[in-house]
Amino acid sequence: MSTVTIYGPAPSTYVRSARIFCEEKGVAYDLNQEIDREGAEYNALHPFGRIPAFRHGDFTLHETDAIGRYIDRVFDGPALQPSDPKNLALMDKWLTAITDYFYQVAVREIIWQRFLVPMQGGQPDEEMIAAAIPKLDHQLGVIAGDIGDSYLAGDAPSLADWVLVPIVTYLKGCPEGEGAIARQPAVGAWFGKLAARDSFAATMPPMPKAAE
Ligand SMILES: N[C@@H](CCC(=O)N[C@@H](CS)C(=O)NCC(=O)O)C(=O)O
Repeated sequence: MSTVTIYGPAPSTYVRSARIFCEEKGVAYDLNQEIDREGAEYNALHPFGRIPAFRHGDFTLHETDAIGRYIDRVFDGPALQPSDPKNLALMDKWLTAITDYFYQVAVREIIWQRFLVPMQGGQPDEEMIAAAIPKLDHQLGVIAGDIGDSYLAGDAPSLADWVLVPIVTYLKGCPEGEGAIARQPAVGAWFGKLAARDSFAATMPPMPKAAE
C-alpha cells in the first residue's frame, strides 16, 4: 500500500488531474474510488463533500490545486510549477480561471449535458448547449492566445495544463467540443503533446459515448 491515496472516481476531471500530478512527479499512489461523499468517513477528508480528497500518511488535504502544490513541494521529481515568477503567476491565473470560468461552461453546460444527463436517463438541454458554444469559443480563444505554441504558463507543462487536459479530453468526445477545438488549432496541438505523455494514458478513464 502506498503512503499517498487519492479519493474519488476515475471519470472525475479533478480526480484525474490529481492522479496526473502524481504520475508526472513519479509518486506512487492508491486510487480509492469506493467513497461515500455524504458519509462521515469521507466528510473527515473533505468537509465540502467534493472530489478529490488526498491523504499522505496522516496528512489530509482537499482542493486540487493545493494537492498539486503539495505534491510538487514534498516529493522529488520533475517540477510541476514554473520557477519564473511571471510564469508562476500565469499558472495561478489559469488555475483560477479554469475553475471559475471554463469548468462552468465546458463541464456544467456541455459535458454534463452530453455525457452525464443521458447516462442518468435524461435528455440533454439543447438550448443550454447551444448557448454555451459561443462562450466556449471565446474561452478557448483566450486559452489559445496564452498557449501560443507551448503551454499555459511557459515552455513546460504545469499544474494548470494538467487541470485543463481532463476537461478537454471530454470536450473532444462530443461534437460541440470537438468543433470548438478544431477552431483553435493551438489548443489541438497543445492537447496532442500532453496526450502523448505516459501520465495521460495511465489516467485515461473509460470514455462514455456522448448522446446527440
Ligand atoms: N475546488 C474543488 C472542486 C472539486 C469539484 O468540484 N469536483 C467535482 C468533480 S470533477 C465534484 O465534486 N462535483 C460534485 C458536485 O458538484 O456535487 C477542487 O479543486 O478540488
